[in-house]
Formats: sequence, C-alpha cells, structure tokens
Amino acid sequence: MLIKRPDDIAPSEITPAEVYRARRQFMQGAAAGAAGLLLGLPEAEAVPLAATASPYRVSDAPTPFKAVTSYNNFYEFGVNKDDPAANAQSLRPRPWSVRIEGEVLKPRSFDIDNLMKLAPLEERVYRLRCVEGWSMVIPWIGFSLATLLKQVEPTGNAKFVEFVSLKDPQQMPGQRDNVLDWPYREGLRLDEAMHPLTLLAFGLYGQTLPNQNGAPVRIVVPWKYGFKSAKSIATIRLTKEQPLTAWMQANPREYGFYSNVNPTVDHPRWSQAKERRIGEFFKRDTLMFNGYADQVGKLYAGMDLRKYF
Ligand SMILES: Nc1nc2c(c(=O)[nH]1)N[C@H]1C(S)=C(S)[C@@H](COP(=O)(O)O)O[C@H]1N2
Ligand SMILES: [Mo]
Repeated sequence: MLIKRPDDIAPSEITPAEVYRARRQFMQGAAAGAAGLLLGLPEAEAVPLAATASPYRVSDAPTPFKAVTSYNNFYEFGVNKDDPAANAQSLRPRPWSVRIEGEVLKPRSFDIDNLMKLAPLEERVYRLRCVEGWSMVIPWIGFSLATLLKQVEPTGNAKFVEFVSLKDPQQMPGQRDNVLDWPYREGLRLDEAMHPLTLLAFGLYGQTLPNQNGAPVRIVVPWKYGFKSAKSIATIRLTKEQPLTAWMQANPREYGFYSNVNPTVDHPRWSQAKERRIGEFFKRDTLMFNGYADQVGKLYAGMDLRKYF
C-alpha cells in the first residue's frame, strides 16, 4: 500500500478551503482505515496524495466531493448515475500496470506506483462537461500526459493516441452487458494528447481516485465532452490511423472523434448551448471549448467544427 505523508504540503496555502476540509475528513478516514488494518478489517482504499497547486485552475467553485463521487458515468459498472458508486468496489486498482506501446521507440509497461512517480503531482481544478448536459468542477491530481508520451519517444509515424480501459467482467460487472463493445476505447490526435492541459490523473480532492472515478489512472481532457476522458486505463497506444472509439462504434452519428465542447453544435438528442452545473439551480451557458478556447483553439484553426464534431 502506498502512503505519502502529507507533511511536506501546506494544503491551506495551495488549495481552496473546501478542498482542504475534504482532505482532512479523508485523512481522518484513512487513520480509521489503518486502525481497521490492525483489527483485521478491510483496508481503506483511498490514500492521501500530496500535490502542488498548478496554475491550471478555474475559479469556479469545486463541486462537492460527495457529488463528484456519487453521480458518475462509468458503464463498466452500470448505466445509471448511482451505479458506479454502488458497484465499483469490485475493481482492484492495485496491483495495476499500464502498457504504453505502438508507434514509440521505447514501448514499456509501468507499475502504477512507478508511473505516479514519473513527474511531480499537481492539483488542477478543471471543468468537466458531460454531453448529456451536466457539468462539474473537479480538483484533479496528476501530471501532463505529455510527460509520459515523451518518455517512450513517439516515432515519426505516430499521429494519434488510443486509450484502452481495463477489460475484466469479473471486476467490471457491467461488461456482461453489451451496451458498448468492451473494452472502452477513446482517442486523441497526438497534438491534443501532447497539449499540457491533457492530464494523466491519479487522484482527486487530495486522495487517490475513487474506483467510480476511474482508479487507478485516467485521462482528463477538459475542453472535450466527458466521455473522451477514459477511466481505469490499461493500455495507451500510439497509432498512425485515427482509432475507432467505443462511442463512435456504437453510434457514429451521435459521437464524433473530436467531441470538443461546442455550444453551437448540438448533439442529435441534446442541445449543447446550456448546462446544469451539479449543485446549481439555474442553467449556465456552455462555453466554447468548455472555457479553454484561449489555450486550445489553435489546435483546430481552419477546421470545420460541424464536420469534425
Ligand atoms: N472507461 C470508461 N471511461 C469513462 C466512461 C465510461 O463509461 N467508461 N464514461 C465517461 C463519461 S460519459 C463521463 S461524463 C466521465 C465522467 O467522469 P466522472 O465520473 O469522474 O465525473 O467519464 C468518462 N470516462
Ligand atoms: Mo458523459
């Protein structure tokens, strides 16, 4: 088990008070977990993660921890919003390895605890906009995916990055239903994957990722609809061709490869002009690229975003 003593962080100076409170509550829980271990009770799953504050933080109020961890989309554990929190205890996030392969000079597998040490962990507060019309603000912990991609040295042929989630119906009971063609697969263009905002996330709210949020490691791409941010990743593959994602395979008319948040291009079943921030009553206007246009707009210069939805 991995325990980082939080002695070297002063969370009050780097995180919003709310994050700090959630972290303190969590650490009390962790202490109880350690006591449980002595009594032979099941070990607490989450452990504190120290991180420094990244400048990538929106000023919107973070969505409460309770909502972030109880209102989820994670079809491997069921299709209802409360299914992942109810069912994801069967996921075993340790031991875990992530294979990174394909068009790279140095393919390799990382044990999750070594992968986490590849770069200093940062806390970043991002908006997350689901294509279904709701949104959250989440303090993630991780580092830029680019750090990992540079380590394996992409070849000149690498143009895309495919993310493959775990496939194991024993751990993921929702995979006994064919709602998607498992495993869950997502993808980015290489320049999108290399953008510093694209986060390899290991935690949220000062602790390791709860299973329902994609333990032990996931991607977070804040300017795209939430489904692009694949959870519980087992393989990262660099490719020449654009990968076929699980959602495009299921319904190519509704789910495009790009899926950039765009209030002017509607999904066939849902307007994308407005969103409901979880915990708020009035709808908000959805922002172009989810508010990240200054940082990522140039990736799409000259592209017809209706065609490349
Ligand atoms: N493997 C996998 N990743 C996934 C999903 C999923 O069903 N399976 N759902 C996606 C969707 S639709 C959203 S909105 C986000 C939700 O992330 P959260 O539960 O951490 O807020 O995860 C995405 N990643
Ligand atoms: Mo979503």
